Amino acid sequence: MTDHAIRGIAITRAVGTELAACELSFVDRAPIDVALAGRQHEAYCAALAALGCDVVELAPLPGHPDAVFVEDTAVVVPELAVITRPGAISRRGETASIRQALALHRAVADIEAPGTLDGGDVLRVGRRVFVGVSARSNASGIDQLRHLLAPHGYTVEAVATRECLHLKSAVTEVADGLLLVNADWVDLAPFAAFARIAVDPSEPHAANALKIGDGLVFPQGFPRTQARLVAEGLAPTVVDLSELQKAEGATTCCSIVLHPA
Ligand code: CIR
Repeated sequence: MTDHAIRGIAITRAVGTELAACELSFVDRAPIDVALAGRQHEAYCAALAALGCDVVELAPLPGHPDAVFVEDTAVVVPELAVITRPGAISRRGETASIRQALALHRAVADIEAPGTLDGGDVLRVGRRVFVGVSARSNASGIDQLRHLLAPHGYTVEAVATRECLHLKSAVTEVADGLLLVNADWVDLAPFAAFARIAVDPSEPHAANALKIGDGLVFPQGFPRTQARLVAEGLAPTVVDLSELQKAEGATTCCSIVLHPA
C-alpha cells in the first residue's frame, strides 16, 4: 500500500470563472481576482498531494459560482457517502457531479427535501459527528444524516452556531482529538471531551483548518493562531487562500477527503 492510499483521495473542483457571483452571508463583497484564486487553488491541491492525498480535480461547473467549495455537497465516512441538499438554492445543482465522483468509491445515500445540509456544518471526530444548526443545515437534514449514519456506529449531535456560515467556520479538528475553536461562534459544551486550542481573539476567522492524517493545512494570514498551533507541536502547511476567503471559503471547503477506514 502506498502513502497515497494511506492518506486517502481528495475530491476537488477547479475554480470557475463565475466565482465573483458567489453566495455571501457574513462577509462583505469585495473584488475577487479569479485568476489568482485559480492559482491559489492549484497550490492548495499541491499541498494536499504533498500530504499524501490522491487529488481528483473535477471540471468547473458553469452556472454554479460556488462549485469550487465541494465540501458542502457531501458528507463522507469510510462506509458511506451522503450527498447533501445544500441550504443555498443556488448550490443545489452542484451535487449531481459529486454524486458521480463519489459513487466510484462509496455506497451513496441522499439528503431529501425538506432537509437541508451543508458539509461545512459537519465535523466528524472519530465516531462522533457534530452538525451545526445554521442557515444552511436544518433539523430535518440533521435527522436524516443521523438515520443514515447510525447503522454504521456514528452518533450525530446538533450544535448551535452563531454569527458564522458553518460549524467548521468555528471549530475543526487539528490533531487526533484536538480541536481549534472560536468560542464566540459556537457552543463549546458538546466538545467538552476534547482538548482545545482557541484562535487568537484578533483572528476570528482562523478556526478552519484541514487535518490530513498527521498533517494540517492552515490558511495564511492568521500568524497568532498559527503560533498557537506550533506551540502545541503541530507543523501546519500554510496556504494562501485570500481570494477564496473573499468568497467566504476556507481550507476545509475546497475538498472532500475520503479517509480510509
Ligand atoms: C457559500 O456561501 O456557500 C460559499 N460562498 C462559501 C462556502 C464555503 N463552504 C465551506 O466553508 N464549507
